[in-house]
Amino acid sequence: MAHKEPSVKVGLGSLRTHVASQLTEDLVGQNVRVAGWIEDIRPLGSIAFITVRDVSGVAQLLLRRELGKLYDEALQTPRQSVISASGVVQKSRAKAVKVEVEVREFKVLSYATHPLPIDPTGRTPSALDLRISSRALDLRNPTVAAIFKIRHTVLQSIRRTLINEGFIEVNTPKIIGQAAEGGATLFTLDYFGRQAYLAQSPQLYKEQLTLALEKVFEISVFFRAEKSNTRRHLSEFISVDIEAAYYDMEDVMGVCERMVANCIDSVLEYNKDELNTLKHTIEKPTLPFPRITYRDAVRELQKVVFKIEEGEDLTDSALKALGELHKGFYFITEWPPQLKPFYIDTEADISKSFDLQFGALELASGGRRISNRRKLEDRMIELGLDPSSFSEHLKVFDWGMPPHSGWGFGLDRFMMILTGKENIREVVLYPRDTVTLTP
Ligand code: AMO
Repeated sequence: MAHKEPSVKVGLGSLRTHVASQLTEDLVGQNVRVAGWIEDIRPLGSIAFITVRDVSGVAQLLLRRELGKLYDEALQTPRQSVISASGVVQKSRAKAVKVEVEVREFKVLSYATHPLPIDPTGRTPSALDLRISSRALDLRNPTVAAIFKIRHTVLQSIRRTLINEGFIEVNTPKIIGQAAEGGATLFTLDYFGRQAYLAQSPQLYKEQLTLALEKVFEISVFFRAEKSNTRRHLSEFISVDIEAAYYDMEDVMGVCERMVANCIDSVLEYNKDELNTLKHTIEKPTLPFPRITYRDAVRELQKVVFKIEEGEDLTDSALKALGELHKGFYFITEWPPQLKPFYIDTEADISKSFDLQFGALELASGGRRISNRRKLEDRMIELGLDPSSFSEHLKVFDWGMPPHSGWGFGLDRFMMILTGKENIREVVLYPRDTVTLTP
């Protein structure tokens, strides 16, 4: 589950036999070869210590002056250069490591050219923009790598939960001819002389797929031309989407909360070191998550003298105030239909939809869909949309469309919670926003 080297590869590969985390006391007396980047060099007269880091942790090298030229060369190697060293494992007197490698052979595989744009040890902090512009180097900082190791666990846990729940993983197009989520946040592109768009979500496709595959999920990048420069919006983000035939709103909410809880269990089990590195704690949530209706949310806000009328959308400041009242995960249900997209079903003038919140942060939204073509067309017209421009989608509803429900879940936002980061850019390797297009 967590990122791990498969096994000790003694004798294999000429550049390393062990990664740093594999250097344990049972190797004392054995010859090993390690490789990684130099984090620190501490000359102490007749001996020197070099700290070599790799993705798994740190190895301490002990070098003796008797090594002669090799000793001098090793000490002059610029920090962050990549080296390979072999020697014998021995017990260490240092507190931070149990064993060290007494070096016999040392070679530089690649020199780092100084000055480097950032200090990846984090001792000299850099602004986020500068760190992202040097992301590959930034990832040598264990507190940054920790985020992406947790992300790796989360992706695996999501897949495992959804597969166990009987969902089939699918891939839908990202270059599309028809918008699903409203035109304001669409990126357009020239597609061999025709106008095309970058997909904002897999909404229409995932609904169509329930016709035969019944329960599908997709974990993929989607695009939104979000003009708002906030700490939780990106132009390119990862969405986890599900759609399930014969499921109602409550059924898919259950899948959502089990997925969230399983992810947290996995991170707590496999990423203890990373959470420690990040100095972040996460709590196991209790299931089911609280559910509050939109109407109750409005009333709660009015009680704390927040100016809002029923029927109005929950703005950023409304959600902030609501987040003060509800700290953990909770669902907001029963939204007024006018606040939800055309594909959401309604019953007695209330939409069968929900948002999953963590405090003030919206993590997911979904609901039961309209599965009847006439009803869907009427709803489109009500919202000022032209059904004829959705003909490709609507025709599917004449082929026997099962009732279905689903949701879309923002993976990057979830990662903010799991790692305690307030800016979404921290948890995405190469974020894309209104200003950032490189690296
Ligand atoms: P929605 O538009 O609410 O719903 O998106 C679903 C979730 O995706 C995340 N998200 C974003 N994350 C980062 N940057 C963005 N610009 C961004 N936009 C959205 C949020 C959000 O809750 N088709 C529906 C889902 C469904 O009904 O199945 C949809 O796209 O966490």
